[in-house]
Formats: sequence, C-alpha cells, structure tokens
Amino acid sequence: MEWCVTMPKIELHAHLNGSIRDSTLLELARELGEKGAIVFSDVEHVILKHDRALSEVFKLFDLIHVITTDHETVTRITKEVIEDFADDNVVYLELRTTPKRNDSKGMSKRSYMQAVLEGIRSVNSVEVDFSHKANADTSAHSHFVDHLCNGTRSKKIYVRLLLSIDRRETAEAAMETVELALEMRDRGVVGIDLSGNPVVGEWPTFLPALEFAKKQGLPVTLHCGEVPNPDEIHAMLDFLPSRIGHACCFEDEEWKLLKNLKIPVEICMTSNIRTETIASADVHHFADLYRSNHPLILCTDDSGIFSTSLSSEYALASSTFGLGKREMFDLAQKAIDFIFACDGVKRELKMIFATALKKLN
Ligand code: 6MZ
Repeated sequence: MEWCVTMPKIELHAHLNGSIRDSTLLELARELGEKGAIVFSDVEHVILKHDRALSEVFKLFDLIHVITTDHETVTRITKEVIEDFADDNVVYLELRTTPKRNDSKGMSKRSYMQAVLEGIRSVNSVEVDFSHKANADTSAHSHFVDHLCNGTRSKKIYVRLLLSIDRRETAEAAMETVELALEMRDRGVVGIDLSGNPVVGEWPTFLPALEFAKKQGLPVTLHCGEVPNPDEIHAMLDFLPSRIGHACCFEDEEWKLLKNLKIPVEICMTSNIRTETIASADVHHFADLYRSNHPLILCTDDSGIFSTSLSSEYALASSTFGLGKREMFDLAQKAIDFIFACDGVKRELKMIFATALKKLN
C-alpha cells in the first residue's frame, strides 16, 4: 500500500528509546561488548527478537537504556528517529521520552533533555520545526538558513516533545519531570506522558505531579488500561487526561465512560498484538471506536521494538477493517485536532493536508 507511505501522517505516541533502528542498537551493543561492559552475544538475539510478552518488553528497555544512556548516544538516536519518521512522511511528530538521571555518566534529567534537543538540532535530511520561539535562537536559525542555502531541504517535519514519567519513579522524581517540562515549554515541550510497566507503581504516586502539570496548562496523556486494572482506569478517566494510550483492557462500563468523555485514544495495533494485550488485529478495539466516531489516532508506540512504521499501522488498519485510501487520509487528517502544539501549527498542518488531498484525488 504505497499510498500509506506517501500520505502525510501525524504520530502522537512514539517512545524515543523504543523507536531506535536495530542496526544502531546492534552497533552500540557491539561497541559496549568490545569495551567489556556487556557480552554482545548475550544481547544480540534479544535485540533481534520481535515477538515479546509485555513483561519482556520492559526487560528489553532496561537493556536498551544501558546501551543508550549517555549524552552523545541520546543525541544520535533522537536525530535518527526523527529522520526515520520524516522518511515515512510523518509531518508532525510528538516524540516522548523519560528524562533520565545517570550519575555515573554525569547525566541529570535536564542534561538528558539537552542531549535530546541537540539531536533535534542536528537533523539535516529534513527541515525541522521544533518550536516557534526556538526558531528565533541564533543556533537554530542558522541551521535553517544553512539548509536553505545548500539546497538539502527536501521537506518539513514538526517535532514536539512529551516528557514521560516512568511508573517506577517516585512522586518527587515525577514532579521534577513536570517542572523540567514547564521550564522547557519554549523549547518544544508540549506535554506530559505517564508510561512504564503497567504492573509497577501506584496511580496516587503520580497524581500530584500530573495535577500540577494540568493546573499549569500542560496537557497530559496517560497509558491507560494496558493491563486489566478497573480501579486505576476509573481513577485515570476521572482525572480527565487530554488523551490516553492503548485502552486494551476496558470493560463495558469503562468504554461507556470514555465515549461520554470523548477522550481521544492513541491506538497502537502492532504493539498490542505483539505483546498479546489484544489477541489479533480483527478483534482490536480500533473497529468499535472508529465506527462510533470516537476520536482516535493511529500510532506506532515503539517502531524499533515492534519492527513497524506509521505507514505499516495505516496499512494494517486499512486491510483489516476494509478502509480505503480516502477514509485513511481523513483519519490521518483528524489527528490534527488532538495534537498538543498550538493553533498556529494546527493551521499549518491543515494546509499541508489540503495540498496533499489535491494529489490524492
Ligand atoms: C508502557 C512503554 C511502552 O522514555 O526511555 N514505554 N510504557 N507501555 C509500553 N508499551 C509497549 N513502550 C515504551 O522510551 C522507553 C520507555 O517508554 C516506556 C517505558 O517506560 C520505556 O522504558 P524512553 O525514551
């Protein structure tokens, strides 16, 4: 389905460390193996395996974090992940990542995020708009001018950041992440995400930080119902997040509540099928939400871990549910309403889609 690749798309649920190219992970693991920090042959097959239960995914993340958590590597993976999404004709990317403190590398949550920003700035295969204000910075500005001058600018991707709170974190660490996000609002940060192993941590631990974010006008998206936990699902819906991710283990009552509240759902089909939170594509809740006209956005979750891309997710939904080119285009376009960036960006995206529609017909 070539048209799934060529049509403009909006990605709202992509974890940085889940979206790394296999080739990069293998290269970095091999280097660490040579330094004696890990045994490469032990990790090679773990990286290349693609069917994993949900619990195994979080073990893999622990390994990935050992491989990637230094400033230089964080910069590199950020650059590559953005280039890969742009290659797939994603025109607006909300990339989420957990700011990490790693004392042995002299890394704080703030310096981790600086490395991410450096990665955004170093993208050179595509023009990146990552913050209207930041574009006025001399460094960012000269970057754009360079590209204009040397003619390498082929297309444009808007990149915005969500800072993730990992469910393993304390209330204090969660608050630190929210404060950092507020500090970085002029550098492309547009919201907060709660993610991590869904069987770890308790909702009340994160609530104060999430309420503070909301009070400060920072939108919040929650991983909600990735495993059965009705009490938590109810508490999360009561919080009225701006969006939720997954919603795999909802019962009738929770569906009713969600639909009444009209909270948009980030749908990650391949991730849900690979981790067996949903049995197969044909029974995915995408179908019910789509038919009920409930706001939803197709997303990748972890394109590296699950060997997928946003165009593959569009192709999967299209072939499973018999949706045509125009219906999938409309679905992609509707995602504009659910992005966390400002109205100016929404207006520009609407223009990009209007131009693409002329070519589609
Ligand atoms: C919940 C997930 C996830 O933040 O280090 N993450 N959390 N459910 C999922 N479904 C499969 N996939 C990824 O990216 C990796 C982190 O994102 C969260 C986990 O906390 C994981 O450690 P960053 O860039």
